[in-house]
Amino acid sequence: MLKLYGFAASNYFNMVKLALLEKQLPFDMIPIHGCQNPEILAISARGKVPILETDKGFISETDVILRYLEDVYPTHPLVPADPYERAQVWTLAKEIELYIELPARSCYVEVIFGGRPTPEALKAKAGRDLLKGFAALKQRAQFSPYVAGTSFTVADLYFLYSVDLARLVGKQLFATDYLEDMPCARALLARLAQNPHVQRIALDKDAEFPAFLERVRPRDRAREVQNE
Ligand SMILES: N[C@@H](CCC(=O)N[C@@H](CS)C(=O)NCC(=O)O)C(=O)O
Repeated sequence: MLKLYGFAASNYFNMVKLALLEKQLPFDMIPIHGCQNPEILAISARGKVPILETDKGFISETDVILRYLEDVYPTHPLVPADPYERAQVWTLAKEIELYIELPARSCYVEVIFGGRPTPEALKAKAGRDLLKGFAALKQRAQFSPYVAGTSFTVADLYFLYSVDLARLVGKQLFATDYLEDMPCARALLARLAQNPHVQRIALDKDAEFPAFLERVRPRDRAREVQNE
């Protein structure tokens, strides 16, 4: 049986969890947090989650896990069969990860965890990068109704679990709704919110979030003290 390591408040964990649910693959969840503990580093070199345990060993990095799942379990595919179309889908997923999720992430301590204010230079860079990231999404995505066309794909996983957080960053730090002129993107978020698997993941996340905040807030304060 596949085992998925991570925690319910992690957006990357939830991308893989939704993929497993949509592909109707049975799996066990092993609750762990990303960190630098030796036992985590032994199965994920950078100490990040999610991690997938297979009968052959461990796989880390969300996109690599998703590619593995498609290779080994092609039923209920989340990428197109045609290599060119598949490349388009992965490009969308990658652009959302690199140019939306990652810049937004640099502001999560302030916006999501309620911690220290984002350093000004970092905030300014995140603001510039997010504008370009959403412009790229607007140019490339189809929203007909899914991000890459008529089928639900891995691009929707990245969209669903990145854009919500980036939007919070935009609203709170830059008084901007990045989806204001993208009604089809907003409609897709509303459509995905009706998916029972997405609803189950949201419930799990909401249940875990308070404990997760308790866990990260003291660490954030410790980092502040270190930097003082
Ligand atoms: N590039 C990684 C990112 C995963 C990631 O950032 N995971 C976070 C939780 S959402 C984590 O494990 N953070 C712990 C750390 O950075 O030490 C992936 O695609 O899986």
